[in-house]
Amino acid sequence: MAVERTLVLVKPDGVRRGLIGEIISRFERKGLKIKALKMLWMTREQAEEFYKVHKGKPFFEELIEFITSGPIVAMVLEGDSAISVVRLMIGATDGRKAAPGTIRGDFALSIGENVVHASDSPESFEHEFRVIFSEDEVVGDY
Ligand code: IDP
Ligand code: MG
Repeated sequence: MAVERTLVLVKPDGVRRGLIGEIISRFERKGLKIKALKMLWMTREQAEEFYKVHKGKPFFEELIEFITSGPIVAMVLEGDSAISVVRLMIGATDGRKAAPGTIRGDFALSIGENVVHASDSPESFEHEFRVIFSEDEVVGDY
């Protein structure tokens, strides 16, 4: 078993639409363990650092404006193969193409406002975690 951690955000559209509980509930039911959880409003600096792999892409500015447009909920989830499992559960980036049954497939109709974020690799997780959390926000084993 490969226990992994992944970082998930409920994006501002998900928070505005009252989907926090629905989204957390899906991960809980799947059997993933919540190791850290908080609500925050990203600063522009934080957002640009969080999404720095996308700097220079045509949608970068739109993405930064969107992710800082309201509060978000950030969490660290842990479990066997958590990174790929959670990516499967959120679905394709474009909500119009995401499979029904996935979070984006069920709740998004846009490529930009697509309700959730999840790490795509252990390296991405490490980077994203450092931008949003500190070690003391992660709970011990339970
Ligand atoms: P991912 O969130 O599925 O990993 P990425 O390609 O890493 O998708 O893109 C990061 C985020 O940037 C997306 O979730 C989406 O919010 C936004 N984004 C990606 N492509 C576009 C686009 O073509 N137009 C507007 N926003 C985009
Ligand atoms: Mg990505």
